Amino acid sequence: MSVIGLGAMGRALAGAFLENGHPTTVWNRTPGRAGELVARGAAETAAVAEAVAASPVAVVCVLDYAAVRETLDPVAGTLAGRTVVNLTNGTPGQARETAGWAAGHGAGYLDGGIMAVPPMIGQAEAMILYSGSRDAFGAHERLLGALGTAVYVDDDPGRASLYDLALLGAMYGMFGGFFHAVAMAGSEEVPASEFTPMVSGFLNAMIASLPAMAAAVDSGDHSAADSNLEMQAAAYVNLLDASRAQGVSTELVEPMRALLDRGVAAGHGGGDVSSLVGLLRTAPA
Ligand code: FVH
Repeated sequence: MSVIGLGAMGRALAGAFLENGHPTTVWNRTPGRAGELVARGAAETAAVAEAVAASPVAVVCVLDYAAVRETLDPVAGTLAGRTVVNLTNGTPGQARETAGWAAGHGAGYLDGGIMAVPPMIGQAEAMILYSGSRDAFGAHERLLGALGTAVYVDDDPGRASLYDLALLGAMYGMFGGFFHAVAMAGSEEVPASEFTPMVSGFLNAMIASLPAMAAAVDSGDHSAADSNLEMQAAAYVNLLDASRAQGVSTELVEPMRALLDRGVAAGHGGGDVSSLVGLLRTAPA
């Protein structure tokens, strides 16, 4: 196993391979980041070509896809018969393009989305999504299991990245809502740590409504609404007015008002807010 890129995530990945007894070779653009891994038994190479040559599988985890190609292009001629597992964050288009590039050089290719932070790597809670060559995943599933729970999603190499970015969107939406909530409470000197259990409890209760919303999105039937869209659009104005009155910026919450208003204008006011998903697939007028 070779790990290319020893940032916070690459070091965690290499550490998990070592922890599971896999002989591990590592390389990083800037030398000097492998010390602890070498102390645990990793072999460090000075050239990326040596790292690629050391193992049938190269896990690449660098900043972005430009860095992936900058690193691998010079050694493309040595990739034939090997498998590249690219865990760098990127777009579905970048994943598909890189898969085509790898195939052009005779290499197997898996693109991955790491749904975890470095301290979680190696634990079951660390979900890692893979898409691309089904054969490559089958051949290396056990090895990849050292990093966390390996989930193969599709043979389209872009699918893992699509899911990764969609899930990150959900995460940032939650973070944004949380930041706004603690800023509101903080405007009256309520400490964030005192208010946060209330936020967590409420969000957990609201998460229970997601499966029903998903069913409405899939069926296109948004008529079942205990809390209809028009009512929510009217109440949302209070959130914005109160934020301004408390001296809290509305930059995180303003976009939802525009979407709620678009939903009402489109005639969806009597139904469930899940109808807004359909509006996101159409450009605002
Ligand atoms: N850390 C996290 O929480 C997230 C979890 C989900 C997945 N992401 C993605 O993982 C990729 C790597 O992230 P990272 O946390 O390891 O990032 P850094 O600690 O900043 O290390 C960056 C590494 O990338 C190398 N690098 C940068 N540019 C180049 C280049 N042009 N050529 C070769 N390598 C390059 C950098 O090398 P150096 O600066 O030490 O020489 C580091 O090894 C990333 O896609 C996340 O979105 C992490």
